[in-house]
Amino acid sequence: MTKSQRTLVLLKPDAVQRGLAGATLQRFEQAGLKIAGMKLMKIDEALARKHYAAHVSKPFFPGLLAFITSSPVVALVLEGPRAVDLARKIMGETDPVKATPGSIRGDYGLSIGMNLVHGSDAPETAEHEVALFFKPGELVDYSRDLDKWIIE
Ligand code: DAT
Ligand code: MG
Repeated sequence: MTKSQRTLVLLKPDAVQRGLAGATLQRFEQAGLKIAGMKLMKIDEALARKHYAAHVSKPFFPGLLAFITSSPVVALVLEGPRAVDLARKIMGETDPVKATPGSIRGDYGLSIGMNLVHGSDAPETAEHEVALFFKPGELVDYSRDLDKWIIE
């Protein structure tokens, strides 16, 4: 079986507020990604600053911080071969107007700042982000009977 990766996905405040947590999570599940961690949580400012540290100097940073801390998110660790790239593909491009139909952002989004989901952008980033949001004991290691029909 191909080596698995883990990636951090957030269903952002707009997804939870709009009642789209289920519909968005379903897309990752349907693609074959396995849930290794999941919790509803409010992101505080300290965590938001760490998570979005790469964007601290961007003009949209204050708005991004206010938005991501405004209401609960569903934090997920999703697992599977090439999970990082696959999750990004399912999400679509950052700007919902550029995201293709069939992607989460392409189907449900309108504003760049409220684009419903976050996904780690590289395996190294994923490792860092998973550790920011989850303690090792919160991640669950298990196998699925169906994996033999999903993972080569
Ligand atoms: P992504 O979430 O696709 O990895 P990113 O890392 O470049 O995109 O930016 C992080 C988030 O910041 C993004 O999901 C939404 C917000 N953002 C990015 N560019 C923006 C902009 N030009 N105006 C407002 N918000 C922006
Ligand atoms: Mg990013």
